[in-house]
Amino acid sequence: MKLYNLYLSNFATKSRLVIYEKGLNVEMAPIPGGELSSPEYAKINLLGKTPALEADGLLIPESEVINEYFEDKYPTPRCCRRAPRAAPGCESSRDSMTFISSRRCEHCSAR
Ligand SMILES: N[C@@H](CCC(=O)N[C@@H](CS)C(=O)NCC(=O)O)C(=O)O
Repeated sequence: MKLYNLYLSNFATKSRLVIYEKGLNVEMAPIPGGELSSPEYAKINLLGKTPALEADGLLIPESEVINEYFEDKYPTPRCCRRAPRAAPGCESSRDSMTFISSRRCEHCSAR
């Protein structure tokens, strides 16, 4: 599996948190072409945003969708927000994701 990401991206960080929490073997890949708007990266994520995950022959955009994919495929330890009351052990990861997703980064165009 490969995560196309920028280290300062808060959305990519949401997916990296889940990757580290679950101990997944995911290669951290730079953005092909060096820019989110590059033609090379458009072949991976037409939205031109980071992160994007390459796994099982799929190209998956959107941090939440990527995290759901991880949650479905690697359910332990649980890191999602689907049933927070049923997953008390996930509170620190969930809180981190909520905290991080409430912040902005220099790469975000939606301000
Ligand atoms: N909804 C997307 C948002 C991703 C996003 O906006 N990422 C920022 C970096 S933090 C980005 O790629 N911005 C570039 C742009 O909007 O052109 C997700 O959750 O993955």
